[in-house]
Amino acid sequence: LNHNKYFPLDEISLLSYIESVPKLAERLGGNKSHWKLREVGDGNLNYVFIVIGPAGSFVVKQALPYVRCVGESWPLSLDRSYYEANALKEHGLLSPEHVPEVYHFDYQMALTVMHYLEPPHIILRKGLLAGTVYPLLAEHMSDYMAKTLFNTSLVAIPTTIHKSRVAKFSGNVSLCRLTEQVIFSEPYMVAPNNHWTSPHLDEDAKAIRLDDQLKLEIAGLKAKFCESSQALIHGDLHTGSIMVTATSTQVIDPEFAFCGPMGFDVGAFLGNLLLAFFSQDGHASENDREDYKRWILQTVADSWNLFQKKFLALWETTWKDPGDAYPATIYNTANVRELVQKRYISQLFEDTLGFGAAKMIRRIVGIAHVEDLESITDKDVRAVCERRALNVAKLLLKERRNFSSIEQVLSTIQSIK
Ligand code: ADP
Ligand code: SR1
Ligand code: MG
Ligand code: MG
Ligand code: MG
Repeated sequence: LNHNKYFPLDEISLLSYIESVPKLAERLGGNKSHWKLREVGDGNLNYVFIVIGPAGSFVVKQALPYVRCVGESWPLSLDRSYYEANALKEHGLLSPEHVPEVYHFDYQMALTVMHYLEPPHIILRKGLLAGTVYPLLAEHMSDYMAKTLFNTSLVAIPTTIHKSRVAKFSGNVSLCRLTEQVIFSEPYMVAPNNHWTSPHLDEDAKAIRLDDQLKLEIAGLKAKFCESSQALIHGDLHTGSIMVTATSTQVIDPEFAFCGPMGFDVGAFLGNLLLAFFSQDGHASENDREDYKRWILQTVADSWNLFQKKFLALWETTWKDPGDAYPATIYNTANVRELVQKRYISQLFEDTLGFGAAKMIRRIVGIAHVEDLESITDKDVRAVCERRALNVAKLLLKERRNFSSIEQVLSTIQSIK
């Protein structure tokens, strides 16, 4: 398979494309004169079209041969679409309630057609910016993360299945290398891509580049990101990759998926919730976000605590027929099982804090920032929010081994404020 026949679709050519795929045309009903479509992509990389017909609807996501938010000067493999479609399918089998269904995938066109998450679904980051409470968010995200991560790890599956999945996703090299560059390298060096609220954070950005302890820690995390194949991870699980309503939580955009460290996903989610937390003062009028800030922190705590509880509950059901990491004949007493579980969760917690912190730092001094902070128009106010987030992230990155509960992390955050 190749991309020789690839061309980027526009609102006209997409109609003809859909017409040429009977199952898609049937899903919409009527004919192309009845179909309404619009491009809604607001992410950094791809085109996304919403298509609505008299009988049904869907979303069409097409990769571009470059990084959309930068332009053609930064080429990026079209193959990412293949990994995204496959991750949606694999994670969708494990957590169908929280992953949109894939209706169609076209390798040559680097195009995926999936379920349209209709309004009132909105991107979680936008909901957090607006100060909306999502009472089921922690319950749903802990469910999604526990099921997808546990069930693609060697705790649950044999090395045969694991190695074939590692092989399948190991081709997602260009996306992994993008992450290596923009998360684990550029924020710690002088790089043309980097930017920050200037001049306010000039000294903060410089301090990062001069911090040997931080460099030591980020090197360890980069090595783990590159070397570990712990589970099939989403790879970009920030709050812009989650769509929500009061009752539904849906994870989209797994184009960075590969077999990597679980903490990279859990950390992305928690780290981005913390960015939302630190941005709240920039959106408050007369301290009216204090309750909301408490809700975000509670959601961080609940997400981690429920995740570890559900992960361990899944583990408990598989002792008789486990994956290859913990054979039943060796891990055959309550005592040894408790020992290995404790070790596993505590390592995962440490990784979560480290990766989460790295993801906070890159969003403040690296190439790609977040709307939570960018939309604070008063630069003095924004810089205060960003500096608080940076200082907490630096502390978590360096001291992550000294935290033994998420509550400890949250009290540290509150004491710094
Ligand atoms: P990118 O990889 O460029 O970040 P995303 O997959 O995040 O692209 O999609 C960009 C935007 O398109 C999302 O922020 C969301 O608003 C919209 N979108 C993507 N997938 C869906 C979907 N299945 N249903 C509804 N809207 C979607
Ligand atoms: C050029 S960096 C673009 C970023 O957007 C994606 O969603 C990933 O987070 C990536 O790091
Ligand atoms: Mg996205
Ligand atoms: Mg994406
Ligand atoms: Mg991130």
